[in-house]
Amino acid sequence: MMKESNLKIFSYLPNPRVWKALIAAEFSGAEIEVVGDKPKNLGKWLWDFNAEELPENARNDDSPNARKGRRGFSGTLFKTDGFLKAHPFGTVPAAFSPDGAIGIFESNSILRAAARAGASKNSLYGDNGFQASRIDSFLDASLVFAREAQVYLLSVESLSQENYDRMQAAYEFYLSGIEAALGVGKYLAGDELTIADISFVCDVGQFLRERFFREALEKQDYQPIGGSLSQEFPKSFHHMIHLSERAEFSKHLGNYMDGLTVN
Ligand SMILES: N[C@@H](CCC(=O)N[C@@H](CS)C(=O)NCC(=O)O)C(=O)O
Repeated sequence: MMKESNLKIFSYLPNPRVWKALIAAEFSGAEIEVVGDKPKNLGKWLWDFNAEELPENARNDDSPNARKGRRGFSGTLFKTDGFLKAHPFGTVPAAFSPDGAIGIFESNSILRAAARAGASKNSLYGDNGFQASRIDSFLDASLVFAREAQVYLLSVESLSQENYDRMQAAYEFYLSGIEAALGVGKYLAGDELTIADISFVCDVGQFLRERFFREALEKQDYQPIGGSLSQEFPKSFHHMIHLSERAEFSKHLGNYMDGLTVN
């Protein structure tokens, strides 16, 4: 018999933002049901708690569920009113409580939910309110970085100087903080692994996909920003590599980090 899930996630797949929750679930014991499809296919899906691929004749701009993609998706998406009630920003990954009554959006919040759910005793989200708040501080810093990285990667083939400079500044700011934190504790928020470390690995890992656009960057007279990560921020680099090799991480990351060490 399938175990009852603690959380349901709808998204394009694979998605490092979904891996955050799946990695946390490896430690917390949460059961997570993931539903979705390749990024290019998500326009064929009905975005809903009961998400499903729509038949071709149901995919037209006159559908009451037809909405214009707003961030990362161009063209029409099919989002139900129920989906938008649960997910007012209309983004994926989109998580739901098992009965679909509560929508949880923002991958760091879905990550928190995965850490809280599940039967295993763990310190993923700290052992008291102050520790949890410190972990939140890292998650907030990570989101600010990840948002900048999202804008950068979405326009990596035709970057403005402002866009590039903003990314460079966000990278320098975030990684300097991470490097400083790792000079104090074994993990970001202290001596235990927490969801701050999970978010860090997934967000920086996603940003470092810029290496696949080296040619496009060089054509525009730019260099990959994270190309010297291992020299500039050695503690951060080693922390990321070390964690991504742990079984709970590598099970989901697969070969996503391949090529990082050759930069
Ligand atoms: N900061 C958010 C980012 C989520 C996001 O921006 N998702 C985009 C795809 S990358 C989306 O769902 N866009 C929907 C649309 O274009 O309407 C998170 O971490 O979950």
